[in-house]
Amino acid sequence: MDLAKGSQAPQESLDTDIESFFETAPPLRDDVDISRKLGEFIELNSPSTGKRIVCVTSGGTTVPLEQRCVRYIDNFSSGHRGAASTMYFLEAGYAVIFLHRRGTCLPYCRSLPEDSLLECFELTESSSVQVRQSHSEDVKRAIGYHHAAVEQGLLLKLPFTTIFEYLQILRMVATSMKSLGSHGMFYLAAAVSDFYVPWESMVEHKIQSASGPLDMRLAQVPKMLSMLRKEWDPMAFCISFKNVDFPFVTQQLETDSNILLKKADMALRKYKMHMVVANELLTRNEEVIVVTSTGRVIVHRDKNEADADVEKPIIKLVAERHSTYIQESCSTN
Ligand code: 9Z3
Repeated sequence: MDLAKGSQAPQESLDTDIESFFETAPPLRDDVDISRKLGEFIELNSPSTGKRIVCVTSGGTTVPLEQRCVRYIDNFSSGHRGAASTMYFLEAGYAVIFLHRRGTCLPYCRSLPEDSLLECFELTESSSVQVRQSHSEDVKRAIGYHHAAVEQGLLLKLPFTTIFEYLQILRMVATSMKSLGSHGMFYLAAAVSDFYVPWESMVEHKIQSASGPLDMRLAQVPKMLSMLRKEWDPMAFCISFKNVDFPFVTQQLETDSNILLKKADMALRKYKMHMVVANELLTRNEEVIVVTSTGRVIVHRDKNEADADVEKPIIKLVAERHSTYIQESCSTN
């Protein structure tokens, strides 16, 4: 910590860290294009049309170690949670800004094979391309739903790779959504790096291995959740995710010794989230615990249904709580 910062109050110090993060981050190449797309999308789905907009973040952010990046640190996330949640939000009548890591799961592609282009299509005798019979229903469904959502202006996909891109785009989305008031929502499922190498202290070229072992000091990524709530979009309904890599047992739910829940409660209070979804890496597709200021709810996937996932009941709960929040905000204004 430098001396100037040492004499600052914690909030001032956080604001300085955030400012310096954005000032020194490599600027987005396509910010004009993103800003135009956001403006059009938000106008098309403004509250006067009866719609609500949710920004779903999905996938992990990378931390480059060199400016001309050869190596990077990654945060694990397949993007399944964000992609599946996007489908259920669309089904529930939301317009969705899908801020996702390039190359991770996309909405409606769940039942397609990983290398879908090569697996799902084949060449005919006349060398044109056709869908293989074995995949035709899945492909039709994916293309049908996806094209409909995009063409009706209900789905805007914005990709990111690095922590620099992610936070800059998130800020653009949030400040653009400010005009929506309580009708806007942030569903922050992306796995966001906690540590990074500030751009100005990053070497330009590939770190040489000939110089022996590598010592590296990582700076802490300033917590942007409080900025989102305080400045970027104070009225939006916000859900963040808390991820741990140790098992939690739901029987222990009521004991305050449960570390995951302590962390979730802390996130709820410290960052003024409306809901925090606590999940454990191994069981994240089976059950989660949703923590709100009024209590905790365990949400399971329906085990009687073969293809059921946990995102369906999560989105049902989130959409209900968002409705209540909108009503309460309207009656107090
Ligand atoms: C999550 O906990 C997500 O639920 C998962 C979803 C990443 C586990 P998959 O993409 O997995 O379906 O494979 N996201 C973590 C969000 C996160 O990094 N939260 C920050 C934190 O915990 C606060 S925003 O500090």
